[in-house]
Amino acid sequence: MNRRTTTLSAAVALAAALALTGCSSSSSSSGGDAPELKVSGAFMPQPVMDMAGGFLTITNDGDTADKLTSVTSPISDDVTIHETKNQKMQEVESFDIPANGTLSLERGGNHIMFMELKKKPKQGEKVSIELHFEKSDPIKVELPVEAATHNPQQH
Ligand SMILES: [Cu+2]
Repeated sequence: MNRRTTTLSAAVALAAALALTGCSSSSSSSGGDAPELKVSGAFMPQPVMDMAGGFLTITNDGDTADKLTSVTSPISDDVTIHETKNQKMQEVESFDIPANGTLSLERGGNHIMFMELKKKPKQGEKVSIELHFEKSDPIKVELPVEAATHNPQQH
C-alpha cells in the first residue's frame, strides 16, 4: 500500500515536469506572434541650426513585422521621420521593420528630423525621444549628442 502511494506521487511529479517542459519549449520554438524590438547605436549630431537629425538601429527578433510610425521628444513639437532619395529628404508615413530584420536610420539615408528645437543640445548631453510603433509598445530612447560630424559608418 505504501509502495503504491509512492509510485503514484512519482507519476504525478513526472507528468508535471513533462507538462512544464512541453510548455516552455513550445513557446520558445514558436517565437511568439509579436515583434521583439531592440534599439541600438542611437545618437544625435550636435545641431548647428535649430534643426537636428536622429539616427539609430531597430532590430526585430520576432517573427512579425512592425512599423515605426512616429517619434516624439520634449525637445521639439515638430518631429518627423524622413527618407533620403536622390540626396533630397522627404517625410514618410512610416518605416517598415521586417520580421527578423533591422531598420537602420543612418547618415545620408533614413533619419528622424527635429525641427524648431526648443533648445540646442550640446555634445555630451542626452536627448530623450519616444518611438511609436504600429504594433509594439512605445520605446523610450536617450540619444547621446555627438560631434556635429559624427558618423559611425566611417569607423
Ligand atoms: Cu530630414
